[in-house]
Amino acid sequence: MKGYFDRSKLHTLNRLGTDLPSHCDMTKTPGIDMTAGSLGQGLSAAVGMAIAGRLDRKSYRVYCALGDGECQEGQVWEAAMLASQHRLSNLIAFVDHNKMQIDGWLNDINAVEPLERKWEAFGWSVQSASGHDIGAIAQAIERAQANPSGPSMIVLHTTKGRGVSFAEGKLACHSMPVTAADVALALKELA
Ligand SMILES: Cc1ncc(C[n+]2csc(CCOP(=O)(O)OP(=O)(O)O)c2C)c(N)n1
Ligand SMILES: [Mg+2]
Repeated sequence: MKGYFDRSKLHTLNRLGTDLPSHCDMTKTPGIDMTAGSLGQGLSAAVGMAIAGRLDRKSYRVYCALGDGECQEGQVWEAAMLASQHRLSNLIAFVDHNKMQIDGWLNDINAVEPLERKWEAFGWSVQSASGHDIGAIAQAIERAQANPSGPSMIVLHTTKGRGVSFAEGKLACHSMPVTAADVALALKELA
């Protein structure tokens, strides 16, 4: 987002009347191309972009990141079906599979397992990797890019808040308020 608005605007994040709401609004915030925040819509937008790329005979690929709690949304699976029907090999998606969503553990709320097999059943080429291993992610992306048969899903197994002592594995860290001291500690621990 560098250069789109003044840094001081960051202090208005999510405040009443702000033009920087936590759910991105393309009519309010410069640099936002798609209004978002309602879970489940991102993959539909990505499928549309991938179909458009094919119709326009463009060589770009579309990358889409989903949450595992987001996979509890029915709209995700509508988009998944359309992507495999159109054999969208220009579409590569990731799920951040941290087994948690905002209200708790996925398994306690609405289980998505077996997640990899669900994506396979919906016609996607599926790989799993540790979401904390950049090398493994890069390899999975290369394999997905070389797959001509249809859309690719890379399920990334992660731990929420990994590497930060006060956040790691804590359900409350979905949108945890942090003090300046917390930020300093987190940066030290992640260094
Ligand atoms: C349609 C819709 N329902 C509910 C919410 C509220 N909500 C925001 S984040 C979230 C949990 C998402 O879980 P996940 O995708 O696993 O993300 P994580 O908490 O792991 O970062 C929920 C339910 C929302 N934004 N949109
Ligand atoms: Mg999650």
